Amino acid sequence: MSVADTTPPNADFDRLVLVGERIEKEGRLPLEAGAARPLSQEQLHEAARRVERKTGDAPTFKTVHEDVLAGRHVDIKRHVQDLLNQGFGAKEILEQGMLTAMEVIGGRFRDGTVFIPEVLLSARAMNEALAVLEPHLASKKKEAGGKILIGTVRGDLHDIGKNMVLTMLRGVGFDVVDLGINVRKEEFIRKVEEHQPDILGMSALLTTTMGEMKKVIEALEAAGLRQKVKVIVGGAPVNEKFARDIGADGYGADAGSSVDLVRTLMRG
Ligand code: B12
Repeated sequence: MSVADTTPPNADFDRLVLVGERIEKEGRLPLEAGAARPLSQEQLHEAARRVERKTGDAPTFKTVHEDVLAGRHVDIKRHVQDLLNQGFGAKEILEQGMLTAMEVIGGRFRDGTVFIPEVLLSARAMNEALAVLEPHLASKKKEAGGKILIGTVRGDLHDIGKNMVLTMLRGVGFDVVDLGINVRKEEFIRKVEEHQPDILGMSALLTTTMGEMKKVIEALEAAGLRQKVKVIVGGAPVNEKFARDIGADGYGADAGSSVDLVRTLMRG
């Protein structure tokens, strides 16, 4: 192959000489020489970030909102980190970028325009981005300790709300043990005995599973543990009255008010 084979007519003569020299030295065309070293993922991401900055196209709340909607669980971590680097607060990113998307997903799920696999992808993006935000949700001033166990009740797989509550509680310095999802009442009892927490939190997102919370409270009573631990509940179908009716000590409507609730119960 000669220089002329790959060179447009009217190309600058000096440039042709340079290309010719490189072919002689390296035995291949300059572009091929570069292609022999494929770029790593990190290099590609770094390049993409530079392009975004150069074009003034840095990620915005809308970017992470769309990441959640599309379930882009890899990209969202980078975008969230980029927003943090630009100086946005973790709480703002969570509330204005990510949570607004869950509201949209909720509506679409209800009217049947998205299905479970898509919602699962969004949930994964949400949970992974939440992990990036977690250290930044921490307040500078850590509060006096207190141990909290939290889990989603049996039959229920919803964990985004629970994860938000536990992330915020950890952020202000509480020691939180995550019991996960689909937690049976026997498991709640076993974990309360093992960890001896100050507070037990239960989450339920389904009208068919919220009744489990009462069963756990009854099981705590039967095991002689009810006086030793405060119980708080939350989740979309739960409300203050329901919490009172089943004998819980408190109800949290969202992550922020749940932190206030825990603070109040820890003082009393
Ligand atoms: C995401 C989602 C899913 C995902 C869950 C993935 C995951 N990892 O969580 C998947 C796809 C698995 C799913 C499955 C199902 N889902 Co769904 N799901 C949702 C959706 C769209 C969003 C829920 C959410 O994450 N909200 C955002 C979070 C931040 O809000 P939150 O959970 O309410 O939490 C806040 C507060 O409630 C509070 N809080 C929450 N927990 C706790 C705990 C404590 C201790 C405290 C103090 C506070 C607190 O603080 C949180 C932060 O602000 C809702 C619709 C909606 N708008 O809620 C439906 C919804 C909950 N699902 C519903 C249904 C019907 C189902 C299925 C039965 C569908 C099916 N046919 O199979 C299954 C059930 C699976 C199961 N066994 O659990 C219904 C429930 C209807 C009802 N009345 O019972 C809803 C309301 C949708 C609808 N309108 O039809 N779902």
